[in-house]
Amino acid sequence: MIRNKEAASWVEEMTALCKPDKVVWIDGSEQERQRLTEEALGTCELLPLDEQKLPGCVYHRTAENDVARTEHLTFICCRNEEDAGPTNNWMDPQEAYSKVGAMFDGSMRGRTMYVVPFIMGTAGSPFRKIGIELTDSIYVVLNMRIMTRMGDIAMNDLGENEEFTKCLHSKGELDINRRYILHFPEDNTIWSYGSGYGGNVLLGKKCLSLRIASYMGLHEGWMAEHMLIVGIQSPDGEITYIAAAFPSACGKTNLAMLIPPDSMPGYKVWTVGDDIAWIRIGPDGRLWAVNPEAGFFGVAPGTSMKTNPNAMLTASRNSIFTNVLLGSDGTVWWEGMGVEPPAEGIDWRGNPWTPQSGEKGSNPNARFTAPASQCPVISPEWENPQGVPLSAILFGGRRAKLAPLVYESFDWSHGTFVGATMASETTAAATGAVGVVRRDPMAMLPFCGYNMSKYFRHWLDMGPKITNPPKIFNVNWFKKDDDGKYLWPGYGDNLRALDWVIRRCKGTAQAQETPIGFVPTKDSLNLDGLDISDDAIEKLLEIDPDAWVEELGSMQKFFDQFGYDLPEEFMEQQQELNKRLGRWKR
Ligand code: OXD
Ligand code: MN
Repeated sequence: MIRNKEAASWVEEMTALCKPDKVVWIDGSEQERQRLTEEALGTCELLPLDEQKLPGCVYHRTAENDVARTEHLTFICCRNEEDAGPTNNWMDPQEAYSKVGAMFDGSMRGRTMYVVPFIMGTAGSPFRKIGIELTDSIYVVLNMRIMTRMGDIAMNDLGENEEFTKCLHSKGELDINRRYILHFPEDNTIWSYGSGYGGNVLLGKKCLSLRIASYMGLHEGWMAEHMLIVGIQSPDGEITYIAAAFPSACGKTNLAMLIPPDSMPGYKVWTVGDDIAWIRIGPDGRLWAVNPEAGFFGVAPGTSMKTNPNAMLTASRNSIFTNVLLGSDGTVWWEGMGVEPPAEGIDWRGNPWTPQSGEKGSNPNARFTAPASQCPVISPEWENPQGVPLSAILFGGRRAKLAPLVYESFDWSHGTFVGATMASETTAAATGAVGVVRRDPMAMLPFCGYNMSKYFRHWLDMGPKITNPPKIFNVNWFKKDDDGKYLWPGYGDNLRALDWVIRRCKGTAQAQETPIGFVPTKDSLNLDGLDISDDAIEKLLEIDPDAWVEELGSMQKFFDQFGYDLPEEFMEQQQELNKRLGRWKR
């Protein structure tokens, strides 16, 4: 018996549209997981892995044309085009419903429609949101089982008259010319057609928890951000919580699970989340952050026992591997895994592969889906319905030049400007050219569900309401020397920058005031036990005023598209930065 009448009638209506042979309500039980896994193994939607080496794990390969988020096929469908803004694709809602409705019509004939109720956040939390995803993919159901709290727990949590996000997904024909990821923020609805790639089809993740939730946050006074959340325990036992926004595939998962270097004894890192933060002002005037997800959908290539042992251990059981190399011995392998590849296997395209074949075994955006509860350093607070209090927010991206290792903004408004002017080299997480610098404000460019100028306004307006705001910093692990070599070792040593951040929050670390913000003095960073030259540190902390003046031009170009909607404060920030650069000693 379904208590929520709207849910019952919507499922009926969508069933009539999609015309599945069968409708199955998902309860979230272990027996159900086993049954669905068996069924998907039977049809080869999933492939088995060695049960001894990878207990509870399965393998999946997506269509070759369907391995990353397709931003050009992702739309915000609100009534007025201006409300989507210049950085989103827009489609009129009526047109979208009718065009893609025609694709959904009969799309599940011969298939089963699974009804997946799910919670983003924890059951009973005042801050959680509930969605129901209808899908014709067992792969989606099993991924949603890891990434969200789903099944009966969600249905029981959904109030009789409560709103929920209506999420409809069909694989369709997996034809890139018939693929649409549509968001209807005004109707709390998501439609995804023609894809099987996680970011396009696990609708609780990017679609609900960022695009729809950012719109909800605007109207309800909170923020949905593309941020990891981490707790750093200092040698004195105190834990400082930090949220950090980096674009896709720039190391959020690695930072969230960092292992301190041996030369920093007494530090410990606690993972709260690796991708999404829902942030609210608490009664104490601080910002409190919740990770709405229950699992990690991490990039596999480059993940190893050296770069991220905690991720490797998290994904060692009960996980789903997508588009990695399938070894003939029933194991998985990917480039940068740090171990010898199997002698033979099947690559992500489904072709026979050997280490000699000269092809990549895994797709650069191959993924693991793993339960967060299995992370060896999961924070005891990770399911706290109130979240954790933030002392600092970090922005960052991949910049071979320009941005120093770390710097602190002057205040909330300046920090918002620093976030809004973020730029990063593109990665394989979205289709398109890789390695091109693109501006990506707050790492939200592909995920803001409404006009970004209003999003900037929302950030600025939050400032005065936060009586005890976190400090805002920018970090860049990816600065290179003139020979194109990374100047900073990264990974565990990134803790040295976080340590400076924490000491800045406590008022105990030195800094030099520069035109862009406060930059560490050379001896304020803890570099004990790190083999790095003075010259490299100098380059990492260097501010090149001419390069920043050039950067101002590029910021301006990006901001121009918002016209008069751009907050005035940003014009002032640009002018002030320009003036400070002019005065800066050379
Ligand atoms: C992700 C992404 O999958 O940002 O987290 O693409
Ligand atoms: Mn992400």
